[in-house]
Amino acid sequence: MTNATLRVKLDSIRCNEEGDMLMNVFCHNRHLLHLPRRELEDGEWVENPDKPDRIELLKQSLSELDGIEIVHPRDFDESTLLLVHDSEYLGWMRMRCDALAPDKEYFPEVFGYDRMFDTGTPLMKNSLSAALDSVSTALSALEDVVNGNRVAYALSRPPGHHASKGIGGGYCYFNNAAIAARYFQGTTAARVSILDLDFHHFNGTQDIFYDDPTVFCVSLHGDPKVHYPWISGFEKETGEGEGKGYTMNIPLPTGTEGKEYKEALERALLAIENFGPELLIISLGTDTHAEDPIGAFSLVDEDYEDVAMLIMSLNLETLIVHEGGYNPQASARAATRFVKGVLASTG
Ligand code: SP5
Ligand code: ZN
Repeated sequence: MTNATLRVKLDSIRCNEEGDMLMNVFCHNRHLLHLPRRELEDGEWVENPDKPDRIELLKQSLSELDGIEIVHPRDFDESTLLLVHDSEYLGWMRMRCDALAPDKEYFPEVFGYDRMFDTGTPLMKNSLSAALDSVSTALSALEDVVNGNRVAYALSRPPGHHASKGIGGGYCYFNNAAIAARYFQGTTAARVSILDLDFHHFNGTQDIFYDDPTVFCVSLHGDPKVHYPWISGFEKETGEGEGKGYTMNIPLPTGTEGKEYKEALERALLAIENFGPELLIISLGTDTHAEDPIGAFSLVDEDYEDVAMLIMSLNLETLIVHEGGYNPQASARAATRFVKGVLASTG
């Protein structure tokens, strides 16, 4: 990078009088209305882990940091969903949601028969609007980056990375990160990279961009031989057709700790640097934390600060979109350390 380009990059970082970096965090109050109650796991009904506290505690903790502003997103039109999802999926969802009584949840009863691929992602009367709010959160944060702030963080809930064009699952209805990538591209073929750090493989994101050489998708995740979603995330999955070589999967063993995780991350970052994207989207799941009840890695609080600093060293415009993380306290600590790492990287 030449000095002139570097200067432009540095100028685009918003700072206070002391030169500390400032960053906007987008959060929609209406995520509180998204209240999935249960999921069917191994034949048993259990409490659904996608609770409002996942985001509320995180927002609370981030709001106490110097340099962070919590911003209410603007509403985006339903048509933005069609940048990624097919109209049949939307129509199906509207039909299902409208037909439900306010206190009822709909789950598919047969695997692969309906448009939710698991039994953890209930449809409720307000699911379509709640999931659209989550997309609006991601797109508002994207606008913030496009308008000149180098980094913005979308506290999107419900999450998105398991949702594909015409099917949802894994607590995800619409793919927030994928829609942001397409919205950024508009009618151009601008290069975007999506780096997914959620514990689970980003099967939806991968599927959406599998044959597309303009969006380089990389994921670090728990080995799918053992962990959800089981069907994808193996190293040999690298894209198809024109997209061959533009998907990268780094499955890691159960119990992976910070050191091995960061080594794998450096491999991913090198590949992203070689691709040279105009925008980097981080799908940030904090279910990689040792205290997460669903994920099975062993990252500790300080690892998240290192991870953020490694990412920031790429010097790219960066949109962070929240995904999983099911121990609200541990998740809030992880995300707060991550943001501290972002704020500490002014260069
Ligand atoms: C966005 C996201 O993180 N979705 C994750 C969906 C995972 N749902 C099913 C998990 C089933 C694994 N069961 C592990 C039990 C450990 N006690
Ligand atoms: Zn996850």
